[in-house]
Amino acid sequence: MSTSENNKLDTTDNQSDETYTTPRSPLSPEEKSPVAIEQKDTPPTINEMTTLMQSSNDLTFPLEDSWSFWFFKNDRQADWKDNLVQITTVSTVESFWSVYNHLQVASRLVQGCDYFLFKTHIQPMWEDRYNRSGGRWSLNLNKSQRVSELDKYWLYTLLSLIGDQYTEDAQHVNGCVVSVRSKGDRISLWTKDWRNADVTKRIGNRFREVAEIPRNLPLIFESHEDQESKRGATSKILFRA
Ligand code: MGP
Repeated sequence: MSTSENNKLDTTDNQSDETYTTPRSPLSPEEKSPVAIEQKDTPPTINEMTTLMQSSNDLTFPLEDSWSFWFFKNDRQADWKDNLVQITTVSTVESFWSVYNHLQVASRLVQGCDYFLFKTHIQPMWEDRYNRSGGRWSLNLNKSQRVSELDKYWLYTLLSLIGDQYTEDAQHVNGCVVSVRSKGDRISLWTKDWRNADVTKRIGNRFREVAEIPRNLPLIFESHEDQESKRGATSKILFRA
């Protein structure tokens, strides 16, 4: 069966298992544009190309929210905020993959650096009003997991956000961070209001599920308030998932 035939919607429900092909998610990196390009010997006319380009644009997959990628470069001489650079904003599945595919994978970042993906209207810092009462769910990985697992969990975390996997709690999820550190790497999911315990715990459980984090890897939750005031000490673990 050709790709264009696969992409057609079949409204009959009496297909046998052999003929039914599960449609691939538009979040899949392998998914190609569903626009069928007819093969012919003569080059397309300008009119045909214009029509094709317009229909290609119409067939992008818009995201529920628009998201901004940020990078934190490790320069100890500079103020923390000055090390934070906004890379770009994505609002379609295609633009997400085009940015993701151009970025260095997290496991190859210089130690001390971070990537952030946050809703575009939220700055990835404690000081932003959407983060002030918030906190973070963290997955801590040891150094031996950097090569084998960091990139996979980071990608799954990104997809859980852009793919709107937190359903009715999505409005409480602000963004995520991957921090590459000599003491061990960390992937965090930032939420809006840690005092809302039910929502916070539900997000933590969902995070484990959608990022496929096995039970033997602990997920811990800390508030940003505690992070800000800990001054070298360890902050309080408020919840576990
Ligand atoms: P970090 O990068 O979140 O954790 O914060 P790391 O490197 O694992 O270190 P640790 O302290 O958790 O062991 C490192 C430092 O960066 C903090 O102590 C702050 O000084 C600064 N910092 C981090 N964040 C997320 C912020 C922020 O949102 N705002 C400001 N002003 N400083 C921050």
